[in-house]
Amino acid sequence: MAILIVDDDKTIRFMLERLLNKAGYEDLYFASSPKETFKLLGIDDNGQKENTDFKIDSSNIELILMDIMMPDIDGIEACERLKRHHDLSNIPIIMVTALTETETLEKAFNAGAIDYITKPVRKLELLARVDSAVKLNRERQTRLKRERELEDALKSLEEMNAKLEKLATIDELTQIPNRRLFDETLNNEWKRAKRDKTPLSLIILDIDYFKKYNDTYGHQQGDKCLKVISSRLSELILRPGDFAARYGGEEFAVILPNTQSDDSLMVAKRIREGIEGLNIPHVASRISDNVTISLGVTCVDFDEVDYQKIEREDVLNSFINSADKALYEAKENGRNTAKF
Ligand code: GH3
Ligand code: MG
Ligand code: MG
Ligand code: MG
Repeated sequence: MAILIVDDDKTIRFMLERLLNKAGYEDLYFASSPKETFKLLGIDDNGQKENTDFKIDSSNIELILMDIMMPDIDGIEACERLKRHHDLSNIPIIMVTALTETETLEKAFNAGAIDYITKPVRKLELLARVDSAVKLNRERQTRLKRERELEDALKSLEEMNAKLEKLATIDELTQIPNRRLFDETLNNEWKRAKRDKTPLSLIILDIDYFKKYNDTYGHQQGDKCLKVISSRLSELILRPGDFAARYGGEEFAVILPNTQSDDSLMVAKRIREGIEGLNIPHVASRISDNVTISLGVTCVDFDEVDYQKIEREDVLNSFINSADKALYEAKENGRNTAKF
């Protein structure tokens, strides 16, 4: 880390160099005017960043000693301009000056100087003020660095959490919501429907003769089939708020908030036809040349049934059971169909 000395008086620059070197400050830069200082730091006369190749790395400067009386631009004005610049505003500036009237000093402090050293410079005062400014600045830098590190760590922790969260709720094979997220979503929708007295529909669907599919095409092809069906299923769920998840091995579930039984049957039909329309060959199926699904549909209308009174926990379970039962009936009724 270096100290930048700005003074139009050569003998003062030399004297400061000698005293600071002796005190162990080896790394010094010099400028004889504010303009030269700006050039050295790579900014123009107005304190804006210039596109020139700057000569020194400003992040390496830990302190500037600034004369006040200089031709062209005085030290106070120079200080002001440096403080205006985003990359330079944090470099502490100490005024070195023979002008010690209150008014001048006030201006210097207002311009952003942290301290002043009176001319003629006394060694004791110089070193005491430089040492304390450098120490403060280093402590500040360390603190900032720690804060940045902490921020970075927090950010990667948040990213990791988001990943974990996703892993915990998204089915790895099909990349659609898993059973856990389904349970959570159904719970929430159930509560909401109950509160708003709106209908809630549920569809459970199951691939027909999937065991035979695996036996015929192999388990890997079976996995592929599950992926294709999942992504088609997600496409077939049109309304915002509708929700599809992988419920079990080759079973899927669809939650339709604010949906009456007639409408949910229509959605079920659309899903059934959409999956059949994928035309995935299934030579071993007893009912079709292609992969088909059976669907069980159920609906509860909180506007008609006073579920508020029934606070028993298994009300939601019997809702799911009735979709399961409907699915069983669809299977019994020849498959590739939806039952309510
Ligand atoms: P049904 O028409 O009555 O539903 O007959 P099914 O053969 O589909 O029914 P069953 O429940 O007997 O078989 C389900 C099959 O699904 C058995 C199982 O190996 C397969 N399966 C479940 N999960 C996966 C999976 O992740 N990948 C693959 N490839 N197969 C799976
Ligand atoms: Mg001067
Ligand atoms: Mg099954
Ligand atoms: Mg099946």
